[in-house]
Amino acid sequence: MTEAPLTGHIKDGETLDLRAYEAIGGYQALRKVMQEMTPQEVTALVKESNLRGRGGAGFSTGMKWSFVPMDGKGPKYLICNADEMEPGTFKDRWLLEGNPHQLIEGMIISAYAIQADISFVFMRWAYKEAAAIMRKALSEAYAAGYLGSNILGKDYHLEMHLHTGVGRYMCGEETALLNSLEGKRATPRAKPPFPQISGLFGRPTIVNNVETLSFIPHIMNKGVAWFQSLSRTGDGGTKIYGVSGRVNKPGAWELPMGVTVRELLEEYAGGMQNGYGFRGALPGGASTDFLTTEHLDVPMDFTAIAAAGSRLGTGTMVVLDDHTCPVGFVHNLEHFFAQESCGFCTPCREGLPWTEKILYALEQGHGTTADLEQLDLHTRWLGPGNTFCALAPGAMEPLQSALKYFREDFERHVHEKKCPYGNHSH
Ligand code: L3W
Repeated sequence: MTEAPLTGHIKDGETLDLRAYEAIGGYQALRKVMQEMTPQEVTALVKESNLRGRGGAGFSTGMKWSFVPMDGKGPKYLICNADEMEPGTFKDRWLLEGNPHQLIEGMIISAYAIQADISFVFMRWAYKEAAAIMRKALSEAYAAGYLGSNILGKDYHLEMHLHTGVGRYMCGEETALLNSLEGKRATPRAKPPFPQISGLFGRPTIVNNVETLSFIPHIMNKGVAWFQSLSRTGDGGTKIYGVSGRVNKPGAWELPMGVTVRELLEEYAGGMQNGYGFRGALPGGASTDFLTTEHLDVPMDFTAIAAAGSRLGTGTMVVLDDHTCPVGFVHNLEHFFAQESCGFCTPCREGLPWTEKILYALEQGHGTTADLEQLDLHTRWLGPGNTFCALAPGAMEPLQSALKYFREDFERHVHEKKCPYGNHSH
């Protein structure tokens, strides 16, 4: 049986309240940290564990924290990015609804490490149930003395607030999130300066994902060697993986970091549904490159998936089957990205709707060979370095890899003047 520290105690459809969380050792890590550890020691331990951000980018968590100035001057902030809106991604919701105190404890320890005064859970607008659960958990944590003044008798004070977003994908980009939290339009900011130096209201700020922060109490309790032993590869820990599409058992599972694409598909998701074949998958939400049958034995960790030409992203895989038109599939995604562009920078604002229109024309049988060239050009114009944030480059990942692996399907749309799958995307 695989060890599943983040989700092992969550029963389907139930929430661990404060008493249940304490009964399984909850808040012991906070007690230990407050009694025995300096903020610098907490950061050093997290850095040593090699915990990498679970929101999509995989940046070293301890390194990120180590950039925060520790000069004792003025307010600092810790923010949990719970704005889960990446298509196909439903992992953070499991943690938010199932074990909110694990996240709160992780946030208090993380806030202590950077000596933050105020923390926010920035939650996706549509996560109504998770928001109600989090509100209740926060009031329990305040009542128990885990939040507020003199936490567990220590001269440390922390406030924590729940902030629900406005239902825009853009708010998950960390600097757009900061603008939104300040009451401004959710457009991204230039980096550098990174938020660790100048974030919320111009003050040092850390933004971490739900899954990342939920790991912190476990690392404090059980240490670095334990964390690394959970993983099959150099990227430590477990990972919440997911599979959606025409598989027998779509779902999410907490597994050792580095399980292969094949294991996920066949053992956990129960294989493809009867009559459907596997053509490819986006390994980590919509803004990653396709993997195909040649990649089935690739371990799902940050390093190996990058070597296979994609990104681990959120680790929640979206499967393309052999009855679904790849052009229509990508059109659907580009429709989402075009709609969610904040419109702040020109390549993204203009390029994404143009991309979507071309894909729509192809699906309707009106596409030309010149359109395929335009799509190729867009993957470069909207690629890394040409836009203000990662939204448009992310949107180009499924498109560029579909053009590479499923080129014949695109060409058939042009030559046959219709969708060969009989699909009609809208
Ligand atoms: C200091 C440097 N800090 C990077 C920090 C940075 C941030 C973190 C990651 O996009 C991806 C995106 C989506 N000095 C630093 C530094 N940092 N360099 O590290 O930064 P970065 O720029 O690598 O990525 P990002 O812009 O934060 C995140 C992809 O995730 N994605 C989307 C996920 C969506 C969800 C959701 O809906 N919940 O998770 C999926 O793959 O496309 O590429 O903190 O400050 N030199």
